[in-house]
Amino acid sequence: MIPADTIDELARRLDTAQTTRTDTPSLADTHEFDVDDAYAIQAALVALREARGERTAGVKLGFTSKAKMAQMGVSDVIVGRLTDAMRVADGDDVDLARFIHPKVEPEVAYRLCRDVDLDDPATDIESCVDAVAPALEIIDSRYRDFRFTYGDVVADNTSASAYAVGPWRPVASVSNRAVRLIAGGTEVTGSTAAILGDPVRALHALLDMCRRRRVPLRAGQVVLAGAATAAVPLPEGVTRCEVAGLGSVSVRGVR
Ligand code: OOG
Ligand code: MG
Repeated sequence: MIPADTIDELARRLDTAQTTRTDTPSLADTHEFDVDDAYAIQAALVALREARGERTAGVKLGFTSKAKMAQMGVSDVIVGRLTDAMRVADGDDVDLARFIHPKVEPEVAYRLCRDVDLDDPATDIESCVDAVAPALEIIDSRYRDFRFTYGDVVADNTSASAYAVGPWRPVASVSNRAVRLIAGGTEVTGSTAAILGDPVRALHALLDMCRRRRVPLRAGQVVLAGAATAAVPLPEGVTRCEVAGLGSVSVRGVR
């Protein structure tokens, strides 16, 4: 474990990178730290945002698809936290000046309808979810050129930056649904099967991660299950994610 003041210093460095929209070199260039340290930095980073009045709005999984693992050169699922300041309403403008080098990815979101007891081994995570929706996640690594180690990206709250959720529907299976991301002139297609074989598995992976990392899961929170395709740069103009049979969600990049 690295000392508490180093955890604090690295959290501040990432926080400043975000608030000033200035990228920072990989923490691993100058510091040796393990995954537990990385989650401690993440918790300290989110605490800085909460000290400014932001409130936890949900959680996200990362690297639940092979496309994302290959794109970023990592091979294990990660968990991050979403705050209310990251939320963009469906169809709303999003100011590109908020970010360093934003990318967007098509996702599936679940809504928690009850608090999840992380300490009860019998917890049934699927029964804690009441709705599902198409979602867009905007990721904006605080690291130069999106180059990071596994520990770096965990510390940087898994590149979490903004997200939009489409209309909620009562929860049902969303396995094997076609996914389409239209981001300006770029179109990417995929399937919800890319998300751990079936997005519902992301809920089980989430429970496991939140138990290990002591990330609370509360009624009303949004869960992002992870990208179904590789991420693409967030362009000016409309970006839309369509999930077959589930609907669509969009944001509009503006300058
Ligand atoms: C990390 C975030 C990964 C996902 O859906 O896989 C992620 C990154 O690629 O910068 O959000
Ligand atoms: Mg994502």
